[in-house]
Amino acid sequence: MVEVHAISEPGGHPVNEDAYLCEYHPAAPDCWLCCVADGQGGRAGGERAARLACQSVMQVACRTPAGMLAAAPAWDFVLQAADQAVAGDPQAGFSTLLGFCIRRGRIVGASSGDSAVVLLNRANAIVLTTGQIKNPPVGSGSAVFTAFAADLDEGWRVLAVTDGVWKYVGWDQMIGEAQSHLGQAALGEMMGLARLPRSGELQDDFTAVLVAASAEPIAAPAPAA
Ligand SMILES: [Mn+2]
Repeated sequence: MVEVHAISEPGGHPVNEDAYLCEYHPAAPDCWLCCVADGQGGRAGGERAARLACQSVMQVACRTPAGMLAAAPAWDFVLQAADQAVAGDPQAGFSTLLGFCIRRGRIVGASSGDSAVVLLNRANAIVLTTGQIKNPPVGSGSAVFTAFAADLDEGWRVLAVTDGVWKYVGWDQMIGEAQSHLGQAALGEMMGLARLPRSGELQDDFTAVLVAASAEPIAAPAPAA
């Protein structure tokens, strides 16, 4: 069983230019699909770019067999399609974009920009997106995506965040909160740390998605008829 928690709020302006989607594959309920996008601020269309990018990722990923999404080249294809979709929309600007799936003890995905995916296993925490590049951005039609993949252990958690989280919470504190609090509480702690001390305001849009192995006990097998 997998549980998903998420929090997304605008920071410093009324419109949230971050976007995320997380859902299971329609043909494979054990395959969780997740994407996060951070629309480029300071220019028109950032919010639209991020939203379109996420919608495109889910549309294409849901049409791709779950078995194929277990291989990194599939994510390059899925994210390239999103880059093209955003580039083809005259009102959309630029965005970061990451997408991944979690299935059968493994995470596989790809990214462009400066949003991040962190894998917390029992023994360690690994930032999976360290190799990604920022330019050209998603929405240019020529973004370059960097793949990642890793095995999950029994107590795994995956944290996907925009730069409004890692920049203002800090990597160590962000990882510490994800290790010491469960579910939504971990995200709430992170948001508290990102807020300015006096005004309580966020300095950037803040989006964090936490996917985790559920603490729920495994259901007992149905009694034999
Ligand atoms: Mn941001």
